[in-house]
Amino acid sequence: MEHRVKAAVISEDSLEICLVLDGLGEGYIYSIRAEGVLSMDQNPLLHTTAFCTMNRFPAGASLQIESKSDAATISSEDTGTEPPDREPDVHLSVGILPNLQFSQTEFAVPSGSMVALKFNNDNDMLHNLVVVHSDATDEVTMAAMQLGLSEHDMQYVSTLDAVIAHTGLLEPGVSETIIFRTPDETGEDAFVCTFPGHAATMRGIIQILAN
Ligand SMILES: [Cu+2]
Repeated sequence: MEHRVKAAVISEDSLEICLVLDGLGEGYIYSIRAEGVLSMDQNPLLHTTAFCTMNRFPAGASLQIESKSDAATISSEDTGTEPPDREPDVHLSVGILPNLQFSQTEFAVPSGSMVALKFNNDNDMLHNLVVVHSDATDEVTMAAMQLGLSEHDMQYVSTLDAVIAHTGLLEPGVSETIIFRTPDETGEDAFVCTFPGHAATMRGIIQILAN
């Protein structure tokens, strides 16, 4: 599969270049073809092909291009989790058991509370944790699967409104804490790993109790 470079930003000392492109997959080996690239003195490259392995996506903000015509306009965007407007009232944590299961499949938290949920990927595979409205678990999971590799940069998280909060796609041994507010009404939210093939067993319930 070919991925076109959407933007290239040269460092101030002209020794490094930051390439912006979509759709890379973790663990894949890529060849970079740079025919036609010239130095400032108009000399062609000595080698026009390079190879690299996409070992991991760095944590944190991803680059987003504002305009295709202006390659230098780059801004950062957060991972989609709303910033908390107050300190968490409830701290939860969950890890992973063998056989693709979360170590905890049910939480109970008061309505209208700010929850800090730490997801520790203590497993040897890639996983995420997506908090959703409970009746939308399957819909969000299907939507994530349909993203496919071309949308890998979305970490298998759909943009459906039913998504309340989510971690990134975490490498083995990595943990991430997400903060979200529970609804004011009692009821049920859910959490699920939307990495393709995991949702059948990697899911749980968050009971929203009267405050
Ligand atoms: Cu998973």
